[in-house]
This record gives sequence, structure tokens and C-alpha cells, in this order.
Amino acid sequence: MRIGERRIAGPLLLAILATLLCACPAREEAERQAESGDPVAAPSPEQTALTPALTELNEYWDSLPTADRSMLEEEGRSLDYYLSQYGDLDRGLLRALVSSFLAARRGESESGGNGSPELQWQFLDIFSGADKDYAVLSVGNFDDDPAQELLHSEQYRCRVLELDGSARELPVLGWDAIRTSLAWDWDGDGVDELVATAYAAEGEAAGTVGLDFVRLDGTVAGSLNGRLLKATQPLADYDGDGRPDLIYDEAASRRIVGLASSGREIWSTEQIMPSVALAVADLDGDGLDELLASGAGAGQSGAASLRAFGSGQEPQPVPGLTGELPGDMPVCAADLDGDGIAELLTQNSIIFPASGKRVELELPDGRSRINFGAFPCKVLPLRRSTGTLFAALILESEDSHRFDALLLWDAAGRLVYSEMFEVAADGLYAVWDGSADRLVLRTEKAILVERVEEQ
Ligand SMILES: [Ca+2]
Ligand SMILES: [Ca+2]
Ligand SMILES: [Ca+2]
Ligand SMILES: [Ca+2]
Repeated sequence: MRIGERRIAGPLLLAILATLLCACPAREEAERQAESGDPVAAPSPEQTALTPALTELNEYWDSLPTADRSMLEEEGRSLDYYLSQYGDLDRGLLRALVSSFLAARRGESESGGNGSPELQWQFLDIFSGADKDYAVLSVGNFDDDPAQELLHSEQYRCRVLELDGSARELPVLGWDAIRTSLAWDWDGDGVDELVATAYAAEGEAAGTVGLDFVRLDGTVAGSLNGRLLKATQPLADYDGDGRPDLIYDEAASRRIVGLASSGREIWSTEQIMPSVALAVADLDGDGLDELLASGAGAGQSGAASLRAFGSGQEPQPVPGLTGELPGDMPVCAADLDGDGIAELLTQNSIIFPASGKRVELELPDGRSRINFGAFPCKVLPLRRSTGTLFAALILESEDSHRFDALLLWDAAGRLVYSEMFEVAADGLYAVWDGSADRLVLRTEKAILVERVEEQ
């Protein structure tokens, strides 16, 4: 059964953002003036000079039905109000804000209306202005409770975000932490370090790269000479002890190495190119995860083969995978049906490596194919109390770079949830809350978390 579908989450996201922005001094001042009856300050010369963008906004405003415009203005939501609240207001954003506000005032439901559970997004944090492009989000466990947190690090700001909306400010961690690729427990103490790309210091040989493991106080806990593989799923449990292990591409030997938190090498490949981890999970049911990678070893000729690499075993081809590109390329692996063997998600199907069986993915209405975008994809296993799903952001069209939809599939390839966003979705994360994963969505302006109803 499809549990939900809807199209107007963009306005909802923006409404959440608008609620946050309501706390800003400009809004408070406007409210104070409105309550006291003080005259509102005249628009500045910048506002009165009609730029093409402003002309467009005015045209949109004038095109609204009179009743809608009256409702907005009665509630203090004039065009000037929106202009004062959103510095970079454009027509699309204004339309989204207005329609979200009007829908809420009319009591219209944001959900599909079939009574089925919908994802509701709540605000976690905002990117701070011009430096948002430097903002990095890392999912990890950064304290002594078993739930994961989200580290939001920017050039001049760093915070640990809890899923309940609270946040812990950290001292700015410096350049190493800003280049964070992921969080991983380097020293095995149960608290994750940040895995950051380290470049050669001035005076050292050019081209030297390495990985630094940076603690949340900014100190470097350890380093190694290698680099991370391009991977949708960078961590897996290769020795079966229940703790995630790291894979990296060792600089000197060009081997791919699986590394436990203790620093122990669990397994490694022969010299292999290229270094891309397509998927990681237990593909043969022996209780240990494998890495699925395409690469030719040294001295091998011909096409690179797609094989599973793991601890204590020879590299194995995976049943059901033809290696046909790009349609058959796996982008994520997880055990959805609970038989102990992971399923593989590709561009058009779910493949069962135990049998080689495949099922076609159900697509949302209006889409004839899925485009996950460039590898590594914004795709992840989502652990729910009812089982694990594949969750993916997809591009709006073949030639677009804009992700506009969230899709969830079960093991049968059924689309159990789909949501189209009017704002671009820049990132998708799964954060373990102690009993299940919660989805976190990154948009251009904000970080949103899926709300869970109180039991
Ligand atoms: Ca924690
Ligand atoms: Ca640690
Ligand atoms: Ca492990
Ligand atoms: Ca295995």
C-alpha cells in the first residue's frame, strides 16, 4: 500500500522557515508598530526603485485574487512585509510563501487527505548567509547517548544539532573540520571523530594527501596516508563486531583497505583502479559486510569487473548483476526483507544477490524513469521500526541538476512514499534516534528533520 503522496511540501518547508524568521528583530519591530499604531517606516529608496525583479514581484502580487490579497494584508502580510523578511525574495519563493500562508488560513490540509501517515518536517537549523556553501553536515554520535546527532559546521560557526531541535554550540573547529567528509569513531571510544581530507602543509611535497581524524575540540586524534573512496555508503561492518569500519584507498599501495576503529586492518584488495565503492552491505549472508566495487587489478586487461570484496574471502561476482551501465549500476545496498542478505538498488530495479532475481521499481506519477544524479547518490537505507526502506532524492529531469523529489521503496520495489518539493533538496541524511532512523533534509536555506508524533 502506498502510504502517502503530496505535492506542496515546498510551501510547508518555507512556512517552517518563515516561522523561524518571525523571531527576527525586523518582524518584532513591525509587530510592535502594528500593535502600537505607530506609522510603519517608509520604504527605503532601494525598495521604491523598481528593478526588473521588483516589477515581477509587483506583477505577481497584482495577479492575486482580490480576496486573497485582502486576507494577506489584513494579516500584515503585505508585499513590503515579505520584502522586509526575505532579502533575496524572488517570484517563486514569494509564490510558495503566499500559497502556504493562504492554505493554512483557509484550513486546507497539507497532506494528501487520505488519512495516511505523512512525513512532517520541522526546522533544525539555518545556514548563515554568504558562507552557507562551506556548510558541512555530518551524521555521527558526538556524545554519550546512543542516538546520533548532526554536526553542522561552517567557516565561522559550528553546532551539534539534536533531533529534538536543541543545539550545542562548539568552538569553530578550523579548516580541517570544515573539510569533513564523514564522522567515524577512529579511536574506538564510542564518540565519533571527523574524517577530514588533509592537504600537504606548505613546504611539503606537493600532491601529498591524507586523512586526519579530528576530535570535536579541534585536535587531531590521528592521521593516515590515503583517501576516502567515492561512496554513497562510506561505512560498513567488515569484521562483524557491530561497529562500523572505514574503507580507504591507501596512497602508497593503491590497495583499498578496510579498517576497524582500533586501527586494525581487516582486509584489503590487491592494487585496484578506480576507487569507487558502489555499495556496502552483507551480500552473501555470512554476517560480514562486503564492498561492491568495480575495478581492474594491476596487470588485468579488459573491462573492469563488478565484484564483492570482503574479509577472508576472494573477490566474488554478484549474482543478478550484469554490470550494464548505467541502468544496472548499484547505488545502495541494504537488507530490506530481513533474510540476512542485502538487496541492491539500481536505477530501475531492486536486485536480490542471493538468487539474482530482480523487481522493477515503482515510479511516481509523471516520471518515466529515475535519475539519481552523479555518483555518490543521495540514496540511503532507512531503518524503520517496521523494516528497512531505500530512501532517495531524485533529479527533476534528465538534464537537470536540481533534486526535487523524495522517494521511499520497500523490498518489493513498491513506492511507499513520494514527496515533490518546490524548493530544491540539496542533501538527504538518515540519523539514528535510538530506535529508528529519522530523515534529515538539507535545502538551500535550512536543515529540516522529519517529525515523529509523540506516543
Ligand atoms: Ca549521541
Ligand atoms: Ca572516538
Ligand atoms: Ca566492525
Ligand atoms: Ca558477507
